[in-house]
Amino acid sequence: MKRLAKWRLISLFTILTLILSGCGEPYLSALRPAGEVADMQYDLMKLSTLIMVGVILVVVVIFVLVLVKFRRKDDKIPKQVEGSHKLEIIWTVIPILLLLILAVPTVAATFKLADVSPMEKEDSDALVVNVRSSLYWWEFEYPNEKIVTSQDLVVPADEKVYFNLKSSDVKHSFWVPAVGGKIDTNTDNVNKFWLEFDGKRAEEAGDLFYGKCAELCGPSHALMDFKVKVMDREEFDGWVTAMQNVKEPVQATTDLAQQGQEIFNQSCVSCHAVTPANTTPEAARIAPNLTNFGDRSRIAGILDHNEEELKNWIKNPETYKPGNLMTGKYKELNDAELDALTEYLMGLKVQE
Ligand code: HEC
Ligand SMILES: [Cu+2]
Repeated sequence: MKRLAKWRLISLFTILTLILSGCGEPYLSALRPAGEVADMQYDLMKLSTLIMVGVILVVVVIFVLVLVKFRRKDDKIPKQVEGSHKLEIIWTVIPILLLLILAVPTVAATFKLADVSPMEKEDSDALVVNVRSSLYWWEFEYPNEKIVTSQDLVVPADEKVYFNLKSSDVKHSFWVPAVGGKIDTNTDNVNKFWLEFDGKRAEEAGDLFYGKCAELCGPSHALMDFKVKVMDREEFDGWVTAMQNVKEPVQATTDLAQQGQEIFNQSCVSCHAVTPANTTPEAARIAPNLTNFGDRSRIAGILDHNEEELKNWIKNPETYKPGNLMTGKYKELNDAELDALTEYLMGLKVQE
């Protein structure tokens, strides 16, 4: 019996080790901070954990000491300390001090993290991204650059990026665990904050940070992922220019892709835009903008970016994201049509 309990415990810890080891990835872990905001948040985590562990240690030590020292040996009752002023003051003052040590840096950091004044200044040259969340996808609009993209947020490394965040349907929450957040996206107000993406850390993470929705929003909440592509400034400027240069939908080059484009124009274009300009009203942007779909790192935020998965997605999005708003909104497609669509969509690239 005892042996069984021991084995149970060991296997539990083994499984936990396996599971928890998944938490340390540089593209996903708040414990591997990759930027100024993440560093600040991580320092606060360390400080509060340290204080908590300290309190637990002191309490456990006193507890054990008292257990041993005042174990009942005879009928004598030890000296009673009820109402001791000295003790009461000690255990009131110490927690107050601890709370102060915790509160001062936390409040200071909170104000610093919420400081978006550079974005609000008139003719500021701060980089601004408007994030809009929808069931179950993300839109990223660059108002100063006048372009829109979705699913893959593109940012330059090592500089402050300012965010306006809101939602078009229900409450979601924008979180890039390795870089900072999270912050709610609401329907009735715009939240603002900034992040900085560490270039070196991004390289370790394969230039791709994982983003998540952190507010339960529906059956596919856990699949409402996005990615952050981190580039150096030059490459970022190149990307912006390449996007801006797409004035008309990218023309299909092969026959197959041309067929795909025709099908797309019949069945899909009512929801999906293939031009990047931010001139259409938000209410009309009811699906991910596909201008640079061929450059994406994932399909629908979660599937590997290849032809096979793209066909699977178009054939039956419901299997991958239950409750998504694309299912059933277009005619059924046969294999030839899927081939053509795939050829067309994969060719939607703005970068070589
Ligand atoms: C009713 C509007 C609607 C129609 C019509 C529609 N879609 Fe979608 N599509 C969406 C929405 C909404 C999403 C986001 C789904 C999600 O991730 O939850 C999406 C996602 C996608 C994605 C993934 C986008 C990305 O950036 O990874 C692809 C690819 C796609 N649709 C292709 C198509 C094709 C091809 C057609 C036509 C056969 C089509 N869609 C028709 C609404 C629509
Ligand atoms: Cu969600």
